[in-house]
Amino acid sequence: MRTPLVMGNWKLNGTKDSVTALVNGLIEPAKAATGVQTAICPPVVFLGQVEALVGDAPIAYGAQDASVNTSGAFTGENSPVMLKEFGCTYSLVGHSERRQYHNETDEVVAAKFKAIQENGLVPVLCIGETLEENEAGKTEAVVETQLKAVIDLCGVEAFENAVIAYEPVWAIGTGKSATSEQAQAVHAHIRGWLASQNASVAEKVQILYGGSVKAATAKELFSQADIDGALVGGASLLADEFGAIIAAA
Ligand code: G2H
Repeated sequence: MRTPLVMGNWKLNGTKDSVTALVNGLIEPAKAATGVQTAICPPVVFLGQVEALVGDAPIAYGAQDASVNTSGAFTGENSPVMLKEFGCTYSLVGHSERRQYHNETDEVVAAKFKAIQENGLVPVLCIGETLEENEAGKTEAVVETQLKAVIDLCGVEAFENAVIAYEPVWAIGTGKSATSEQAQAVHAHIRGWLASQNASVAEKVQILYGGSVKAATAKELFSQADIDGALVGGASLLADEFGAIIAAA
């Protein structure tokens, strides 16, 4: 069966002091949760600090985005090669905030996915529909299109070494989480759609749910057959709350 993965996305939050307190506060919950993978995605400026704090504790970490380029004249970018050197296992790619505020198209997201994977990191592909798309009954078509852009460039086999995070945009940071039944229905659709192309890849790929996940809702979400963990934003900034989500997985 698939190992649950609970990943924190810190977004643009943290100070040197809060990073130290948060990572130190996660070491015990991560150690206690055997059979659960714990990961955090801090802002890249804190990666060196996180690397030192994590040491040999069972906490993987990653970036929230990566450049499609590995080096050169690309001001402000972070190379996947550099992320790897700092001990990253993962990089998020295609988070809706990147799609919305940085105009990342499905094609850009696919190219970044490829660069992340080719340089030895595991891409965590974020997909999900807006409120308008949801209300128009387009959820399934939207997630298929977002997945297809990556499959067209990298092949479905690329998901043998990648993670999918389904994050309905209307549930992100709004406090309005999808119900576990709503989330499960979309996760099952994603897995089924992938299975129509490669059954073994579909069976193995971890599909995380993201969007206002809290300790209070985590257990119910994790009890669903196709929900393999969570990508957690706001609640991942609190060690006790995130620790309780890890414990629920
Ligand atoms: C969705 C999620 C983490 P939050 O963006 O990626 O954030 O849990 O704050 O909705």
